[in-house]
Amino acid sequence: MKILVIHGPNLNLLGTREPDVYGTFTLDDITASLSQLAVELGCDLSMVQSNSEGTLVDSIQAAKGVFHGILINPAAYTHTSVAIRDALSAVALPTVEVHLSNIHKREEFRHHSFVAPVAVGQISGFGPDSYLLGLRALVNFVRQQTKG
Ligand code: CA2
Repeated sequence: MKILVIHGPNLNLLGTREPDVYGTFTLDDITASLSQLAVELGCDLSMVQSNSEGTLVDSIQAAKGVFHGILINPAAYTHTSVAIRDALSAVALPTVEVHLSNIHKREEFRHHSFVAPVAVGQISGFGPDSYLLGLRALVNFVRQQTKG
């Protein structure tokens, strides 16, 4: 099973700024933990990080027929991007949305997600564990789906 992990804008800054909000771990640390879990779960991961909405849309479109599912932290585009939502809807791959922080207990503008209605589910507020929980949930979902 092949899973595409997508990180949205500014997540490349993890570990360098705002440690009080986002912690001290880096994107490479998240990638290392996910890669370790992927071995346990028996899946292959590819990672993309971009600050550009168009590049993220291109990556989602290119995932069709190559990947079985998408694990995405759309970052700030969560709250603004109809284009990312439409791309996810168009490729119709099982998608799990993850957030490091609990977006529902932050500023009101972060409470709405354009992605959530086209995702299987959302995991928010567990720091880097959100990604690990999300990967487990996505792999289980895809396995159940291909069984039935
Ligand atoms: O909690 C999350 O994972 C977010 O997706 C992170 C986004 C934010 O806009 C969402 O509302 C919630 C922001 C990512 C920016 O990451 C930074 C990391 C270090 C320093 C500055 C920003």
